[in-house]
Amino acid sequence: MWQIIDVNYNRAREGIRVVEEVARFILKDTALTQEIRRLRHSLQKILSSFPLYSFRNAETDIGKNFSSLSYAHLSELVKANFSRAEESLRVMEEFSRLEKPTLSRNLMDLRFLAYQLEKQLLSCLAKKDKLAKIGIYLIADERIAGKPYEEIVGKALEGGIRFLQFRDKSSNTRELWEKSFIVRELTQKYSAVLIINDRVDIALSINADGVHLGKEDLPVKEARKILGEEKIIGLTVRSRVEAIAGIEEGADYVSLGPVFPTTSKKDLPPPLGLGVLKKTRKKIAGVLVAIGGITLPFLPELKKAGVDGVAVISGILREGDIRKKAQEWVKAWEREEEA
Ligand code: TZP
Ligand code: MG
Repeated sequence: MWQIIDVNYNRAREGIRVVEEVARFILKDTALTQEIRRLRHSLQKILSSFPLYSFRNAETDIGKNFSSLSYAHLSELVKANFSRAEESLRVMEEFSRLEKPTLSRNLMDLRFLAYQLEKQLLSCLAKKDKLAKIGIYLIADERIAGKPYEEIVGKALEGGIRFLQFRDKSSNTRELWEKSFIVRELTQKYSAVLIINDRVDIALSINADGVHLGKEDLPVKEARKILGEEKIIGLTVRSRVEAIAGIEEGADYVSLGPVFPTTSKKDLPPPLGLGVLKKTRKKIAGVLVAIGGITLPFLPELKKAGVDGVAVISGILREGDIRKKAQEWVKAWEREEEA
């Protein structure tokens, strides 16, 4: 029995180490890294009083030469390593129950902790993948576009937009919910990320990927309580200081602007220019989006300023053929990314 426990202890520890490194170096998530480390240390602690190494015989272990799989995506690697840890915990739990029931119960608790951490880590990875699509971030507002929302959204998606905010300041709640539901269906067909402007309730109800908040909406912390960690929360900010505070509060991205003059939104402060973006980039590790009066020729400079994405309304929606414009913007951004 102790040889089985020794082999499975090593396997569990290795699996946990791998996922811990993903949380630490890829997600850079301090809280999650600490939770995973706590799992590893607890396992070490509950087995520390047993002299497992004296039962070890790696040379004659027939499992030594079993081949390893390779993974197409990081999430598969995470799943495989959590499974390795969870299965090993289960094996140790079953065998130790024969002689050491308390040890067995402790191992079971750790297995359930591993299931919970797996879910958290996978949803953080999924969110990171979604945020990586930000590039050209279209704000679909039918009033500003002067065209119906289905047409705007449909054409934008055909043109290659993969990160889209649905903004509608005039519909009542029921209308907004119905429209958002249709936008969700359209965006899903293209695996595009959908963010709902202002409304946490609508975002949750239609299973959007997240919400975009401003000063008049729910505070980020309150929205996070409702939405949980897996949804994206974006925040409008008007300065470097606000951007830093927004990320600290838990926003996944901040939209900083207006960078240039715009007529799409009333009562805006004076344009910030590119300098603030550069300074903010140096101060925040989170996702930084430029917004306000952005036109196609500014993309190279914005990219140089270090932004992760640009949020646009008029540049795509008020320039004629939406599909063609969207395509132009997406291609131009891709060129900048390759440069
Ligand atoms: N917030 C700051 S500027 C702005 C919003 C919603 C409008 C951006 O629209 P446009 O037409 O791209 O300037
Ligand atoms: Mg708002």
